[in-house]
Amino acid sequence: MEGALIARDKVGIQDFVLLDETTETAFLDNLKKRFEKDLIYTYIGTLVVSLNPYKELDIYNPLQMELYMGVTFFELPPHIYALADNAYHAMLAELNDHFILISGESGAGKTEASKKILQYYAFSCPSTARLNSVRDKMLMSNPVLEAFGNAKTLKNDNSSRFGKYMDIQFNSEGEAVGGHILNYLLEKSRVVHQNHGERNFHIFYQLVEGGDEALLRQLGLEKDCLYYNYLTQGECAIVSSITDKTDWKTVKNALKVIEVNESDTSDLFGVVASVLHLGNVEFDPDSRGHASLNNNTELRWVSTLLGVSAQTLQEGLTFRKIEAQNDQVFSPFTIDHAVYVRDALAKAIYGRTFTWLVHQVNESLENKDETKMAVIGLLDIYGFEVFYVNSFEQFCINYCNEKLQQLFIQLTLKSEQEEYQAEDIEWESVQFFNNKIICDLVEERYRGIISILDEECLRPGDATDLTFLERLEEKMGNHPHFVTHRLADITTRKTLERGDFRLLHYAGEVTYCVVGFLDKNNDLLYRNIKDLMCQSKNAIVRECFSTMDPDSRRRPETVATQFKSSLLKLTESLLAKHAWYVRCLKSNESKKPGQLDEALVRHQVKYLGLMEHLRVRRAGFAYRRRFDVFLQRYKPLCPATWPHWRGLPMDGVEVLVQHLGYLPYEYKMGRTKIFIRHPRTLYATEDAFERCKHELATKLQAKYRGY
Ligand code: AD9
Ligand code: MG
Repeated sequence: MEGALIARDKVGIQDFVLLDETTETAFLDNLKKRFEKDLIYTYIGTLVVSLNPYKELDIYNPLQMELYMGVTFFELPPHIYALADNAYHAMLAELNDHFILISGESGAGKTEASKKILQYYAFSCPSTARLNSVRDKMLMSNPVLEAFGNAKTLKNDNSSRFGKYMDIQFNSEGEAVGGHILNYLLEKSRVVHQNHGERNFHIFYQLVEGGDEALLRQLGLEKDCLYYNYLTQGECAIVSSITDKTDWKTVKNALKVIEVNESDTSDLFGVVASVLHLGNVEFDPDSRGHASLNNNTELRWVSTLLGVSAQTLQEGLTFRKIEAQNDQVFSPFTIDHAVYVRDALAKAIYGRTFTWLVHQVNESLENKDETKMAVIGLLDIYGFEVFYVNSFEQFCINYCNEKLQQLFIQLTLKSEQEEYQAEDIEWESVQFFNNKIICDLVEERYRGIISILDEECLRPGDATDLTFLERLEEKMGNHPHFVTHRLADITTRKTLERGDFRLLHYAGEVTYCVVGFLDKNNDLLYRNIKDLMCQSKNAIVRECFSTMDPDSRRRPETVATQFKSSLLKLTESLLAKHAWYVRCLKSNESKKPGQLDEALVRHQVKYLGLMEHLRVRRAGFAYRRRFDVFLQRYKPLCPATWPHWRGLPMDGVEVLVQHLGYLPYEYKMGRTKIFIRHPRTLYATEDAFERCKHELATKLQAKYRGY
């Protein structure tokens, strides 16, 4: 163990804590050296830094998994399995909840990392024949949710377009007995619009490419993606790196494993197909310029698949019925308005079906025998992203990443240093950029961007995206992280259009175009369309629309506010758990195998706060335990403390560590806790404890045999 720990050869250093100097250059050199040898993982203490290799590495096979089972962090080369295994054993030993925070920008490898961790647990945790099915369901929930919630973007061919937090529930035997998924804000706008070079959600292409003839006939679909308006805007329906046909088979099989029955499966594909047909419903102007339908075939397919009246659907798409006292007024739509209503319906059906699917997965993963002891949570959310044009979706995604960075800061840099102070441990403060200022800018009550957006959404009359921008300019004033055309200085103004605002995020600056902010935040669907969907003969659609609007009189919360509340709840629940970190880095922008763009990696190392984390780790203490907890566990190791220590726990700990031969440099006594500088000290103590336990047990057995 000691040997591996100080290994310092051609492959660089396995733990940045052991670097000779803590400069960015030394950090990058080490990363580079390792990356050249396909060593993509490096530790900072117990944090795993992962650098996306963009190629398959032979380090995820069962042999490797077996190797990492039950070993401490530094015995083997760094691996994400080591982190998974240590989190698991810590959970079992401490009987408390843990979570693994996987972060990094879009395409850095978060989803892959979370899948590897899940596979590791599926392989390494003990299981019974009955629990094997829980394991399979957990694994198989992935292809289903990815098919419906991931898509090709310019950053990543399999980009997560929803946030996912999954609890894996364990019993006291360490068996995985169930799971639960929370999903966050799906990027619904993708259903009706994709930028150039991007695709819609995978499932659409999988169905069209992979579905057999009989199924496609039943759904009225052509076997040609290019036939569908919703699939062709990005002009890249078919991509060589994506295997839609094979993925279709996997998804169909996975749906069975997660117990979606035949009738629901058929309704599910009915929803997917109805969205494709809706996209092909087009409108022509009638003699007065109002929208009228020009293709009744597509509309009929939508009505058949959703099991709703074709005529009522047609009415809902072309005019609005307003109830006025005892009268009804019909207000016909312009073509733009009709397209807007059609798209809103497509987004609503798809978005709600996605949530239904997550419920379905949860039902099948539900722990039925209630022996849950603790959980390990896996957080895999859409990464920070910057495109040529950034809209409401990027605003939400990047805000979410700010929150996760804030959580990381709170849990590591801030609380760690505050604890040293509270415990009177001598400490030289490490400076870091605290992004709380940006979180506040976005989310503060009454004053943040979300509040101002909500105000504009609720303001009757002439509120538009541009008036929203004006309000922002009025209220944000000279905020150091907010820039608009009006407020920008002469050098930055050139690149800012009139309808843009720019945020200086922790990970870089992003220019947002305000067009669509109000609509997307309101996410309204006309009442008559909703009512129609409640009558749908498609059970999924009926359920989604009738159960999700319990109180239709109240105005629903806006999208951004709902998102903000769900992130707040998530943060609260995570703060109550023990955290483990995987920081994913993107090696290059063009997804090239084995290539490392130094400037790109350096930028990520900077904004992720890895250098600061390293400095705190190096100067600080890897482990800390309350005196009483430490004493209780290790007291058998010292005759003076075993079986009872009569004095203060702090004094008992001092006697105990003196007996164990801790050197003054290796530990510090705080006010309530002992701080241990390096994990190896604790591991050695833990090893001694295991041996001692074994000896005690043998002695006891011998004693009883003697009777
Ligand atoms: V996003 O925020 O959802 O857009 P992620 O999730 O961070 O993003 P993802 O895990 O999907 O990125 O990884 C992107 C691609 O990088 C994958 O499709 C793989 O082709 C590649 N990748 C990532 N990690 C690994 C790895 N450990 N080994 C090999 C990898 N390839
Ligand atoms: Mg992802």
